[in-house]
Amino acid sequence: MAAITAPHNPISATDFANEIRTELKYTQGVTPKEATVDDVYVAAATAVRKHLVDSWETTKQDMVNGNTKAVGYLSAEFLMGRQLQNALLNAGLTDQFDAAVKELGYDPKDVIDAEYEPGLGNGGLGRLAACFIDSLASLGVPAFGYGIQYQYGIFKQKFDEDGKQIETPDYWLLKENPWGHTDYNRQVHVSFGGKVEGTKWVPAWSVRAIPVDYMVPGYKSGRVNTLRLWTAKAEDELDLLTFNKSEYTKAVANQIQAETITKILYPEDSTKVGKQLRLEQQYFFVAASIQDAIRTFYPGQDKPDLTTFPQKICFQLNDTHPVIGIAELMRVLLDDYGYDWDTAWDITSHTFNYTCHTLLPEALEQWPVSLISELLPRHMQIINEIDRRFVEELKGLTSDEEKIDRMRIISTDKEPKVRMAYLATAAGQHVNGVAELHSELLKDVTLKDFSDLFPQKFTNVTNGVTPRRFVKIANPRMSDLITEGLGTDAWISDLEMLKGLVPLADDPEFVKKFAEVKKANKRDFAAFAKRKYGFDVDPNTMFNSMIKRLHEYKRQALKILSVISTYANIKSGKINPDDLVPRTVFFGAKAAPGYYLAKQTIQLINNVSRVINNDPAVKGKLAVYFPWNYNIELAENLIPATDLDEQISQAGKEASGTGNMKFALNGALTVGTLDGANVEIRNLVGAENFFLFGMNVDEVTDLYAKGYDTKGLSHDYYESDPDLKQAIDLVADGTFSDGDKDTYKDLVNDWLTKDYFMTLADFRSYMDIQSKIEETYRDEQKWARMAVLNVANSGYFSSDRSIEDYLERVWMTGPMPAHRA
Ligand code: 475
Repeated sequence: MAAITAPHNPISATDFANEIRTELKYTQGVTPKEATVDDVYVAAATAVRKHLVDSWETTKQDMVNGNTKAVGYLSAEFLMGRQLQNALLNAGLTDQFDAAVKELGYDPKDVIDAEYEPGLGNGGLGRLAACFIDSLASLGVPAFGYGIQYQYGIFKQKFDEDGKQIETPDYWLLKENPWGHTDYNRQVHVSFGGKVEGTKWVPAWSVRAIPVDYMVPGYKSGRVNTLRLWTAKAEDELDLLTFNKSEYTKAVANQIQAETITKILYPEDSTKVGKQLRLEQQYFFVAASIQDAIRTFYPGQDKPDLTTFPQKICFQLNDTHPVIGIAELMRVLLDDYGYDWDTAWDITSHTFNYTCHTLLPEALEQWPVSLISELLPRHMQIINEIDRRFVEELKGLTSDEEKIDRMRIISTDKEPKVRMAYLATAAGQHVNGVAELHSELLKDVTLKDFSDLFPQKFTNVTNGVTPRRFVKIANPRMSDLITEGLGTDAWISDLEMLKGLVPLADDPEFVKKFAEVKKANKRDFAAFAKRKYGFDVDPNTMFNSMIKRLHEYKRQALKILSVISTYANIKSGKINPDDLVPRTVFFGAKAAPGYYLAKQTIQLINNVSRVINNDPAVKGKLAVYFPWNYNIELAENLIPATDLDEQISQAGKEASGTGNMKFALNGALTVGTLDGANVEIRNLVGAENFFLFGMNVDEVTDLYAKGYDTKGLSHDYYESDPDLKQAIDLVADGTFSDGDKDTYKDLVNDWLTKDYFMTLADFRSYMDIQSKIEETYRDEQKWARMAVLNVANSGYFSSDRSIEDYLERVWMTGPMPAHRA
């Protein structure tokens, strides 16, 4: 394990203030008097970056000169969140920053707030990549994150007067980005299209791939890794001949075509897209990254011995998006370096590993052969050969021809497609799911044929989250209390130490302090919600949150139907409002722009919120808020303030979840199904400290077998449960649409005729557990004790542990020896 360097930076606050002044003057050209808060933010960012440069340099050198295999984490998304606080923490400059900025006349909060959050990811998969590179650096593992510098990130979400989602572009680079260094001197070229003559690829066009480098500082590791995001530029920005003919638009056509590749992040999450531009993006960034890795590890060598490549670096494929990299590395080895097929295959198959993040069959990418042939004809030729040889190999392993056919990398239907997950599984050393249940289902269902024949490839690595961002920074009060309780802050890089809090769950003093922290966090959140959204949140109510992408399988519909039911029962007098635990329900969710039912659900939630929050009959008892544009900042503020977290997906659909881990680590209790990592959370925190409800995977499977979605069985649940019926009827009769009965008709119709994700079937069980939750919450001491035990037993969900599992089970590498100055 790498030695740990001093956590605290020896420079004084005054010196740091002077460094900020220097940046204001020499980098930005403003006097401290002229400077705005945006200037101070940029200056502070630039100053802190300089404190990381030496470690960055030595990390790079040690990586190239040493012999610890590096990890290349290939991901189409890195959802990083704001950088300043994290950089300060890891540079040991947090206190100096606070004092320095005050000295300059600013509130540190405002300076931190001046940073614009980059949205270069959709959700869980992209945020996981960000947590992983944080942990890789903190563990001292040599690693690169490789991805795309999109000019537009995930859309900004607003709601119109009807409560509908409106998407607006997220042009995040409109503000200065002091973290990314565009390195024009390290550009590479990526080619597309054209034809093959024999096996020689003659591309039709190419673009320049320019790296934008971000430092990834480790926490107390003395290491700083690199996140390298590629941006596309034309080979020739301007065609002067055309320009001189006054055809200005045509003259920049090249530029526009090239830059389109990295223009925008696809806002799809767990649904298929299949657009040519998406494949261009995927190929663009993996082709650039492979060239970059070769150049990095064989500097200045014309004819490197690439048979050692798998000892230098292994590539982790974050879902199927970078899988075309397998064909690309084969092409590079065969065509650019002249290796024979077997040698090239040996290198390639020892370089890649694949992580699957889904169980929804529609989310497993399949590219039409026709499309790949057009965009990457040589790669298609190579994939054909991989497929042919794979079939030969399979014939040696089984005589089941149907199975072989099912396993083909290229499907044999009328419009053949390349199944990217199969290509990755066939070519990679390891395939992993992201939680125990998910990995089991991958083996037993999604990739069953493969696990039958190649069982040794399959493994599990349960996801994790970084305790730096999501505990230490997001929840300073609780962090201080933990440090006080444990007598050390070493838990921040060794999260299993939280176990030391278990005995404190029986110390009434500690539990009381813990409850006070939660209350203070709730007051903070109420102030934040007022400032940012104008909401009047009552911090003396239970905070109940559901924040995640809007997707039918996650079942925001179940939550909102339960809220409607409670509301209706208060109105009808069936429930005495004084018997209710006063509750504030928070939703945060973006829907893919083309996902119709998800968008209807958003509209419904907004209108339920409008009706309930304006009804004096439930005032002080029930409120619903839907802050728009859910992002990491909102998560960082809401999670520490939450009492009850909703993880209510249909069993067998949520691969893991990572929000669930963040909540448990911040002392929220979970109401959840036996899905994804919920299963492991419940096992670790104890069944008595987790609110379980709903069908399990086997029960779901049985209910499908009975024809739930095909025979309209949901209707029976509707008819037989008066609460459910009443709630759905209110949606249908216009209560939440100013009397209009059509607004939600497709949503209602789906519930009553199909309900693929079995919201109605789980409704009763969900309502019942909510009663139990209320009963528990009334006993403040008991609730707080359960919350302490959730924190104490969730250390396993550190992404440091996930990375250690990857090192041992997948990458077969480890930290670099500590640097000696
Ligand atoms: C799972 N994103 C969570 C998380 O493992 C899991 C898909 C296609 C295109 C772009 N983005 C996606 C995902 O599939 C995704 O975020 N999956 C999520 O990965 C990390 O915790 O259960 O749904």
